[in-house]
Amino acid sequence: MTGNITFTMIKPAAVESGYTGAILHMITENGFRISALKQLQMTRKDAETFYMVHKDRPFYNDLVGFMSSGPIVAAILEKENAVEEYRKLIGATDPGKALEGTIRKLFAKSVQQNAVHGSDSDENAAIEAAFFFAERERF
Ligand code: FUP
Repeated sequence: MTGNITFTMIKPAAVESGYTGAILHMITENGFRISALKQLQMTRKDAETFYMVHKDRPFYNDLVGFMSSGPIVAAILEKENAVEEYRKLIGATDPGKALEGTIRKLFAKSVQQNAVHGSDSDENAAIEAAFFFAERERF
């Protein structure tokens, strides 16, 4: 059975560029319900923990620095088959390879500054949602 939530972040460069409203609009226009939402700045330690799976990759240090460099917008999104549906909407990790009309094609600057995060499995969606939101912030 597939889950019905995914977790997303609008990354610092996209927030800084003023794309928050346009990205949230695309999300709701594509049938996702926003069940939790907030803007915050991650500490370096938050970003290290969030991206722990990538700790041995050469880009880890830069990625952690970037993701804690300014405010992000975190959200939990609800839709049937949310993880897969949202990954279709955001497009490939590398915006150069993302399809026309996807969020990354429209708003990403580079592989690192690729506008948004989207969970890659139901299990990670649950872990990531719980990392950012208390039960009383989820509706
Ligand atoms: P995605 O699931 O599409 O966000 O992509 P990955 O899990 O492969 O990568 C997680 C994040 O690592 C990306 F959003 C950006 C960063 N990254 C880099 O900075 N450089 C790379 O070469 C690959 C990924």
